[in-house]
Amino acid sequence: MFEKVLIANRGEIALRINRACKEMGIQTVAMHSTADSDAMHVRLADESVCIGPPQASQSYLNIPAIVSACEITGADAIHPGYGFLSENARFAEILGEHSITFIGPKPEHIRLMGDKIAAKAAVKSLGIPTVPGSDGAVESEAEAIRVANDMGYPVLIKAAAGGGGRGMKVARSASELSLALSTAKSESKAAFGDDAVYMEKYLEKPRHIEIQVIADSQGHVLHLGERDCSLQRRHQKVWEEAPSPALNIQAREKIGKVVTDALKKLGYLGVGTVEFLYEDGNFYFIEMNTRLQVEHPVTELITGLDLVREQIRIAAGSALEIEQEDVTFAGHAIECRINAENPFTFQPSPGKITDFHAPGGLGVRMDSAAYAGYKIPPYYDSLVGKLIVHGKSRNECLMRLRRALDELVVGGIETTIPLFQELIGQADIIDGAYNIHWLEHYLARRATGRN
Ligand code: MV4
Repeated sequence: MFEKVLIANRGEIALRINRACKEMGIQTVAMHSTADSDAMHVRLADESVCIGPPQASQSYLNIPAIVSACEITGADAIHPGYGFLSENARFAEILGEHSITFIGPKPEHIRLMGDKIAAKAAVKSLGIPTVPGSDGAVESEAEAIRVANDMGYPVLIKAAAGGGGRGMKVARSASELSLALSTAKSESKAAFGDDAVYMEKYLEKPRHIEIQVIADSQGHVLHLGERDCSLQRRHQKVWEEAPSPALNIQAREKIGKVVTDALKKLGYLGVGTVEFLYEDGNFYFIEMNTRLQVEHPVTELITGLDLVREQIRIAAGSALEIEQEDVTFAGHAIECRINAENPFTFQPSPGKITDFHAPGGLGVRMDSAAYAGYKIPPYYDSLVGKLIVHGKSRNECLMRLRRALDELVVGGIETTIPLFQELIGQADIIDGAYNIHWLEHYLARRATGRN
C-alpha cells in the first residue's frame, strides 16, 4: 500500500481524497496555487507544496511542478480527482516514467475514451449499444448527406475531440446540414485543434443515465448501478440521483452486465463511468469517463462503498473485496451541486462567504471545502459544495433534501440553493418525469414568467 499520496486537485474533491487516505493510514500531500494558500485541503493534508500562481495552466495543470512536488515530498502515488489532469493520458504516462503511481485507469484507455470516434467504435465492438450514425469521421458534405439520408433527420454532428456537449450541431433537414457540418468542424478546430467530426441520429427527448463501473488488476469488473444526470443546464450537471426514476431492476441488470462484460474484454482498470442516452427503453452509448466523477457520492450512499478507497486499493494492486452479487442498492440518493452563481441566470457570484452552515442529520452529507470567511477564487470552477441526501425511498429523500436545503447557509454570495428549493416543489421533479431538456425549458419559462 502507498505510504504517501499527493492529491493533484483542490476544493471538495481534494478533501474527499484526503479523507479516504487518512482512513487508510496513508500520508497526504496537498498541492496548491498561491490563490489557494488558505484553502481547506491545504489545512487538512499532512503537508503541502505550493506549485505555482493562480492560473491553472501554471499550477494545477503544471505537470513538471507536480512531478517535482512528488519528488520533494516522497509521494509514491498521485490521485488526480476529476477535471484538471484526471483524463490526461500523457500525465499518467509521465508519472509511470517517474515511478509514481497514477491512481486511475491505464493511459491507453484514457486516450482511447478521449477520442469520441475511437471510443464509440471500441465500445460497439465490445457489445455496448451505440447511437446509429456514421462509421467514424465524416470527411465531406457528400458523405454527410449520404449518412443523413440513410438514417433520416434530425441528425447530430459531434466533434471527435469534444465531449460534454462541446462542438455539437443539430441538422433537422438537408438544407441545414451543410452549415451544421462546416460550423461543427470550424468550432471543433478552434476549440480542440482538431476538426474531425462524426454524425449520429439525434435523439429528441432522452434521459442521461450513466453506469458506474469498477475494475481491479485481476480482471474483476463490477457495476455499481446507475445515476440519472438528466437535469443539466448547458451541459453542466445540476442534480443527479440514483436509482434512476426511469429504470427497473431488469433494465439495470441488463445494461450492467453488457457494460461489465465489455470492460472485462477491454481489460479496463480502476473506476469509470459509461454514459448513455436512454429513450423508449433503449440505451445508447455516448461517452465514457475514465475518472472519478463529481457525482460519485450518490452511488456511495446507495451502495455503502467508498469509491476513492477502492480506487487507491486497485492502484496499489489489491483485488476487489466483493463480487457483483455482493453489490446491493439501498434506498435513494440525490445530489445537488451548490454553485456560487445566481440561481436562475447562473451568472458567477464570486466573493467571500461570510456565513457557512452545513446541514446534518441522518442521511445528509455535505461535501464542501467552504467555511465562513473563505473567499471563492475566480480562477477555478464555481462549486461551493455538493449536498447529497439519502432516504429509504425517493419520497423520503425528497423530504430530507428539502429540509437540508432549508438548513444550509452560505452567506455573502449568491448560490443555486434557491433553484433547488424551487425545483423540489415541481410536479415533474417530484414524479421523476424529466429528460435532458427539462431544466432549460423550465428556466426559459421562468425567465418569461410562464411557470
Ligand atoms: C446526444 C443528444 C441527442 N442525440 N446525442 C450532450 C453532451 C454529450 N454528453 C452528448 N450530448 C448529447 N448527445 C444524440 N445522438 C443529446 C445530447 C445532449 C445531452 C446529453 C446528456 C445530458 C444533457 C444533454 C443536453 C443537451 C444535449
